[in-house]
Amino acid sequence: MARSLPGRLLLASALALAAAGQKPDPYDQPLPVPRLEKSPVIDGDLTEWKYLAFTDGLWDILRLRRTPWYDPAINRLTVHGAEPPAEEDLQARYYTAWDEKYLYLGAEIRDNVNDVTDPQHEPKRWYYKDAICWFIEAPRGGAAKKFGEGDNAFCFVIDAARPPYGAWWRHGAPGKTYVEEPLPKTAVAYAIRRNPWGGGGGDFILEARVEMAPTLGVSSPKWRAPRPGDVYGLEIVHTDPDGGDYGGHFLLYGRGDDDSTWGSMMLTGPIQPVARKPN
Ligand SMILES: [Ca+2]
Ligand SMILES: [Ca+2]
Ligand SMILES: [Ca+2]
Repeated sequence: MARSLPGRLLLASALALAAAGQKPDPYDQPLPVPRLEKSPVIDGDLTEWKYLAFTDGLWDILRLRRTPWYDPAINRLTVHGAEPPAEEDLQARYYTAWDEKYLYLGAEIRDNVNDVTDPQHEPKRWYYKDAICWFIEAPRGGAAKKFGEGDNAFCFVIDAARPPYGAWWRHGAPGKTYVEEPLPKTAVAYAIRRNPWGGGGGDFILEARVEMAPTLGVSSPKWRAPRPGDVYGLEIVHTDPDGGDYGGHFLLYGRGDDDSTWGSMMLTGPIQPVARKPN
């Protein structure tokens, strides 16, 4: 069968990558992330852009178990005595898109418990709270690193009070690893809507945008203004302690802090929403 245009584009990009000395996609499944033509309003409602973003639908632990990056020690849910069935402990849809200035990050989540308390709280300890992080390497480099130059995590703690550590930036920079700091206020906008469907207090919608130049551009001098065909690394980390300590984790497209385990996302042009037919 002939390859579709996006398929040909991805193949061409994979060949270009190899030529540019970038790490190969560890799962051979590059993720096409579309450009938005109209800026979303960051208000906790994804309707205006979610069908124009990259998403691969609904994730639960049963689906995660079938992925190539699944590791039961890391991808896990916890029990505290009164859990719903495992597939209802955490159900998630993630959305990712971009334009000339921003990355757009969204999630629609059904979760049994909202837990943002941490007995050993430190601002950088998002992973002991309900939180979603997009791990982005830009541009995707050649060497395996753990939060070195070009590696970034944009993390959102699911606390509607939006504390100072609520939008966090873990990143590398030339000669530095694991820099931990809040996302610069001028570089981020985000909204959290709790219980958006009236089904439970753990459910939420997250809508965020992160300006690339003051984040990705600080992390790597090799970053340049985005254009279609650029390839970044991507992993999504969603932590779900639900009352315990370290707690549950969903990891998508990667196996942790080593950026050579992260999937590759390719910036593409805009897409059309899924068509629905009258008959
Ligand atoms: Ca919106
Ligand atoms: Ca949960
Ligand atoms: Ca939770």
